[in-house]
Amino acid sequence: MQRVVVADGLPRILEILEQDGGVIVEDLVDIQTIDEMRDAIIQKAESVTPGADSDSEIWKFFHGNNTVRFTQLGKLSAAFFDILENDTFHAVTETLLNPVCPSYWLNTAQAMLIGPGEPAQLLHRDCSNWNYVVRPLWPNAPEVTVSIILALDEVTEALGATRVIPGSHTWADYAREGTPEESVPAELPPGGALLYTGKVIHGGGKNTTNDQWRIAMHMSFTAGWLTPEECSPLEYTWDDVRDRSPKTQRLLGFRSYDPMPTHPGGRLWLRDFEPL
Ligand SMILES: O=C(O)CCC(=O)C(=O)O
Ligand SMILES: [Fe+2]
Repeated sequence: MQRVVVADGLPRILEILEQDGGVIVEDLVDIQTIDEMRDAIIQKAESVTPGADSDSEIWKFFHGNNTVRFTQLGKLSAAFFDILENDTFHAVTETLLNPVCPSYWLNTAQAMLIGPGEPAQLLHRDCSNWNYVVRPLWPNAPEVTVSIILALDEVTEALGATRVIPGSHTWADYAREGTPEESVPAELPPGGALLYTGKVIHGGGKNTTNDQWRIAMHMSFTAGWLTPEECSPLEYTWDDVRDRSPKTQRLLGFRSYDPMPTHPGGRLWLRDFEPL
């Protein structure tokens, strides 16, 4: 994977994303914010059982039996709200999603802690959540989601760094799944992130250690007219976000979606016909 620092600038990040579908930004989030988020996530993780609480074999397989995942990160630490508004991630997301929507919202933000011995996750594209849009239009489908995997501690290949198949976002055949041999690990320093489009094939790596966890989180945005993975407005209360910025309120579902901001009036996500 190609690597940049924030100071390399948006055009360079976008250029690599266009080529590879993913890019490593080594200093996406400052270390103090990372330390706060990591401590809060590790504390919470102690009370979370690894694996998916689900009857679905597919979902359990995708989640991993020795992987700890949980959402509602803003309930754990105010550091989450800094990460949620990260300037570089938003600059990229605005560029990629604005052709299909005037505003986007949080898809999900979740802890993804891969435990010792966990096999590699199934390779996949995050945009497959919205296959009804993507598949018929592939390979010219619009972007519908943009994600980061953010390292809260050092992430090495041995710990299960995310595997990516660079260039798979432009493959002609949507059904081509890719192989582990085609993938490369996105190793990250703390505060570094793999920033990737929903179209690129990737998956959590195998944790080959005996006793160490991969401490990372995922965060992604999706078009304002799509249903996200995480039901943020049911997880957070108005009291949780009342004093937050309008941007954070919108990202978490506490603002209406206007599909036609240049001709205001076409508002969605209303209460009693009034915008939130
Ligand atoms: O844990 C990882 O590195 C990737 C996880 C992922 O891609 C997903 O669950 O969609
Ligand atoms: Fe994914």
